[in-house]
Amino acid sequence: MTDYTPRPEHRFSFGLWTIGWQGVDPFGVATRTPMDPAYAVEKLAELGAYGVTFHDDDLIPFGAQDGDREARIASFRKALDATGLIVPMATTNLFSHPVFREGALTANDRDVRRFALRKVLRNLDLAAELGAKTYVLWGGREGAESAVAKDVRAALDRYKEALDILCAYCRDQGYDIRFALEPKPNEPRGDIFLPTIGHAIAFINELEEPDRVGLNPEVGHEQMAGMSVVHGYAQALWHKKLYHIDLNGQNGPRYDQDFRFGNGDVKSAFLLVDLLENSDYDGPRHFDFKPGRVEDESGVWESAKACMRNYLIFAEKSRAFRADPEVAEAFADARTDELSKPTLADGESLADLRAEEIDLDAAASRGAKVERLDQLALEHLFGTR
Ligand code: DIG
Ligand code: MN
Ligand code: MN
Repeated sequence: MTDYTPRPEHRFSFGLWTIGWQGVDPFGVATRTPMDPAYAVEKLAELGAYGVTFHDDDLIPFGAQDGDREARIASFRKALDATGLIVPMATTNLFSHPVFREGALTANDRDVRRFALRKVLRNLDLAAELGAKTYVLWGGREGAESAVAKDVRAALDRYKEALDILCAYCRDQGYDIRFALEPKPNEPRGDIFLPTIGHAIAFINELEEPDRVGLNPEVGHEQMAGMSVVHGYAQALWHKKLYHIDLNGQNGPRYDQDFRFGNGDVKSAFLLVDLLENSDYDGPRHFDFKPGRVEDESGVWESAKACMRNYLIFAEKSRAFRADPEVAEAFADARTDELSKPTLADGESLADLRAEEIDLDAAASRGAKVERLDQLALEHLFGTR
């Protein structure tokens, strides 16, 4: 029996807002009491995590006075120092306070946009102080319920302006920080800007410093949009834009379920770990999930443990899958390696290409032979191999 005990070298990290989620939803009040950030750090360290992430408001209540702010930061730092947990990522809450009701960085109201920028800059300074290397921007309120209420072209101008300002600030400050945009198609807004990985990549290419901006794709958000999260992550890797990840679970296009990782679409979760473990992504394995509202605190830690355990189980199954000689044979039969061979040979001219004839009947009759390959993947997932 393999040891699925999480250890710091596995680089598992959690947001304070995940284990600290009190269960408030649109139809009910909190079912759990607030969780002190220092306590959360201690518990995560006990479970074998290596990092903790936060929104400004998770650590310092919105509107806290400076003295209270400093005391809370000091308590958080003390817990980090005592446990060895690090802060790989930080982000800003630009979605809870009513001031952001109509948007933050893309609000029609310019005063709100200027306040949102100030709020990001302040937490960016704290993130740098705490050694974070990634700063996430999830535009939960950047969107609209009516296509007439917002000129998307102007909204993207403001989004670009904000990112360009933030990148320039990091440059001027000498912060070793990269930004990671987190796409989501909707919820809480009717439609959110930069709804998928593709939209975000296209937007990043328009920025002044595109290299400092990448992606923090969340499993469930791509699946809410009906996308393949494995394909989305693979494209982010292809663009060298997978700067951070939000792992969780989702059962297809519906409200954002934020299940613990491994719950929901199990096959995609397994194949996503197979992709990550066979890629050059060397960042945190970060979980952005919500422990079930129905749980008490014991359920919070059970689900946090399960996120990491599921990742380790999938990673072990991926290793077995990749080492299975029958799988190698099935990959060869499916000619997947041929896709890595350039379509045109070195030095071959288009005239050469156009002079060639295809045996259409032979090519058209060749089967793809992927059923056996996919079934072998499933059998490794099922544990029957
Ligand atoms: C929700 O999926 C968002 C917020 O929790 C946060 O801003 C971001 C960080 O991972 N994910
Ligand atoms: Mn989510
Ligand atoms: Mn997220």
